[in-house]
Order: sequence, then C-alpha cells, then structure tokens
Amino acid sequence: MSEVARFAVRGVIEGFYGTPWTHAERLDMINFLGRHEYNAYFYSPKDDLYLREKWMDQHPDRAMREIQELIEASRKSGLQFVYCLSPGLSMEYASESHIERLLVKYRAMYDRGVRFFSVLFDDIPMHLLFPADVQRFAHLAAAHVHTVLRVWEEMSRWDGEVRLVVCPTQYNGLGKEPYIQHLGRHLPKEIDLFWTGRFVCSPFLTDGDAKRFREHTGHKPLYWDNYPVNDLAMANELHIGPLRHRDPDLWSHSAGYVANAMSRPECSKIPLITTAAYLRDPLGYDPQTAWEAAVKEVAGPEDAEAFMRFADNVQSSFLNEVESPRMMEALLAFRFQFLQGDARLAVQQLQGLFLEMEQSAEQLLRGMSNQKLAQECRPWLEKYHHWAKVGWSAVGLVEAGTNGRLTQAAYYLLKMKQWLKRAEKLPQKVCGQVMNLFVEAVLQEVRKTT
Ligand code: 14T
Repeated sequence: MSEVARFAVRGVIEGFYGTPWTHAERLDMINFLGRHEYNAYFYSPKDDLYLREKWMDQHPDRAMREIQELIEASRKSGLQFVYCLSPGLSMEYASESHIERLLVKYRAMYDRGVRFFSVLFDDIPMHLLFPADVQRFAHLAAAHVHTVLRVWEEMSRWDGEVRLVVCPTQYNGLGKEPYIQHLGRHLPKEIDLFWTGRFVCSPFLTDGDAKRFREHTGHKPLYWDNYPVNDLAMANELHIGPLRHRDPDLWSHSAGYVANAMSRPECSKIPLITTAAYLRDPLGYDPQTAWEAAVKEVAGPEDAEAFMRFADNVQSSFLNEVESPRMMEALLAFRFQFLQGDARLAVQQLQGLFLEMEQSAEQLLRGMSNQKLAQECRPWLEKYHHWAKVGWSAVGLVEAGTNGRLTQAAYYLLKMKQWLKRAEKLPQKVCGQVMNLFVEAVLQEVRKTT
C-alpha cells in the first residue's frame, strides 16, 4: 500500500499573545477544526496565567470544568486535545519538587483523558536563571533535556500511551545552533520538537530546511507555523489571506504541522480553511482557489463577493508582499488611459471602481450575515470604507480640475483631505501604500495647475 501524502499531526494552536478565545469560541473552533480534518487542538493561550506565570498552581474550578468540556468536545470532533505548559519563566530545573509540580499539572489532565502533552520553553532567556541550575547544568539545553527526560520518564509509567512535544527556546533557525542540536541529540526520537522554520514568521517552509533540521537534531521538525497569528508587532495586520509557500513534500520530512491562530477566531477560519486544503492535498494546493472557497464558506454566499473585494486589500503579510493588486492595476491603467487615451472614459472607470469599493464596504458594515466576522473585522472595514471615499473625492477632483470647474475642484479637494485624515487615524493596515501613492500623484497634479 502506498503512503498517503499527508501530515501526521494537523493542528491549530491557540498560542498567541493577547486576549484568549472565550470558552464558547473554543468549542466552536474545535467543532470547525473537526469538520476540516484537523486532528489536534493545542491549548496554549499566552495570557492564561495558569499555563505560564502560575504554572505550578491548579486551574480554578471553573476553568477546570471548561477544560474538561474542551477535552470532551475534542474527542467528539476527532481531535486530540493537547495540554501545553510553559514553566520556563520561574522553574528551577534542578529542583525535584518543581518537576513534581509540573507532573501534577499534567497528571490532572491525564486523569481527564488527555494523552498528548507539550512543554513549551519559548520566549524565555537563553541562559540559566537560578544559582542551583548554573551549578548543576552546563547550559540551558542541558537543563531542558534533564527536565523533559524526567517528565517523559514519569509519563511513560502512566498506563496509557502518551505523546510529548517540546518547544525549544531557540525554535527557529537552521537546526544546527548548539542549543537545539544538544536538545535534539539528547532526547529520544518519540519526543517531538516544535520548529517555526528559519524565522519566527517564516515566509517559506522548505523540504531542504526540514531535512537539514533532521540531520542536525535527529528529529523531524513538528512545524509551529506562525500564520495566521497577528499578535505583538503584527497587530495592525489582519491575516485573512491564504497560506502560501509551504513546500508540497513537507509532510514527509516533518512530524506534522500546527498553525498558530489569531486572537480573532472567526477571521482565523479563513486562512485555516486554506491551510486545511494544503494539509489535505499539499501537491494540489492552490492558494487563490482555496482562498475563494474559504471566504465563501466563512462570509457566506451573499457577502462573499463584497468580502473578497475587501480582502484583496488586506492580504499582505510576511507570506505575501503584494497588497491591493486589483486596485494597483486599475490605477496604473487609469494613468495610461488618462494621459494617452480617452480621459473621460478613464475617469468613469476609476469612479466605478471606488463606487464599487464604497458599496461593498457599506454592505459589509451595514450587516453581514456572519455578524461575528463583521465585528472582528470592523476597524479594517471602516478604513476600507474611508479609502473608498478618499478615492471617490480624488477622482472628482481630477475630473473637475481638468474641466476648469474650480469651485467644484476645491470642494473635492477638501473632501479628499477630510477622508484622508479619517483613514490615516486608523492604524490598521488596509491597501498598503497604494492609496497614498494615488493621493500623492493627484496632489502633485493639483500643485502643478495652481
Ligand atoms: F513557540 C514558538 F514557536 C513561538 O512562535 N512563540 C511565540 C508565539 O507564541 C507568538 O504568537 C509568535 C508570533 O508573535 O512568536 C513567538 O513570540 C515572539 C517571537 C518574537 F520574535 C515574541 C516576541 C518576539 F520578539
């Protein structure tokens, strides 16, 4: 029998900084993931105190009951619920009592049915913090190996089969850095290592890099892909574009693939549907086709067209430098047509584009059938609307100005500046620099003629 071209682990991690998903959002997401053939949900919101700062303390009763429900929901949806702890901010690795406290936390989840666990050492200092650790271990990697081996040793004694994945402190690069090499070479093959690729947010994930990682560490990487997550410095980007540039053979060189999602769950579904398509059939994956299907499913058939127009201007990220390709093309065509061809027609066409933009913005702002999606996108939608108004006024200005109607031109100039101010007040990234470019060109013309 031939092997199916498929990732063994197909997961989503709630692993972002910022507002964690609500319980209802998690239940909905787990159901969604099951329907899209994912098989694992990693519970690891950076802002749940009981997973990081208070890793030693038991979850409060209510949180425990909710986690229990998530475990049950995951089981019903055919997903593994993965329980992740990040002890690195305050753990003394040499302390046996700290290791015991860690195991108590995992064991509580084991008793509730969890069989997949993770120890996360990401985003902590690369050096040892406690004097006892400095004395006992040669370096951070040695302390991590010791801790993970102790945890693994205990877990292996529990009656059921368990799986463990470790997120190294150095989780990106080439795999040949001393820390990650040491970790990989001293941990048994059954324990997986998370890796984000060459960068924290890697524009490309390649077979070659995966193979090299394995050569250096002895483990196939378990990809932690930082897309669509948009936390910290990326907070003004809305990652609703499709997954791109993940090699089609990655599945055979990796232990699996896990996508880190956005704090906005409904928006996350769009890229996560494209990712599901990639995970299902990496060779046949086409970002554009998958994207259109994803928007149709999440926005709904009535709003899909308007949403796609909007999304065309909110697709840039570290995966994709291109922004507003349709608008850019229209503006380039306008310049040519206006200068070399039929200026009236040029104006008409561009007016059409901005009207269409305004109409789609209003449709989406007024009331989408997916209210939750509309709510999560709201600031980006508003900015999109404002840019439509800027564009509309700019075209009015060009038209009135070239036809000598100066009072009208002055009116449009004022309007354009007002809408520009409103647009620029919003920090959200919409249309990249494309609209600014257009406004600059129009203003330059105005300066020439006055
Ligand atoms: F564990 C890792 F694989 C990882 O990616 N950790 C965090 C992750 O939780 C976060 O959502 C993601 C995207 O911002 O990046 C990591 O966090 C960072 C990375 C940085 F380069 C935090 C600060 C940084 F400067």
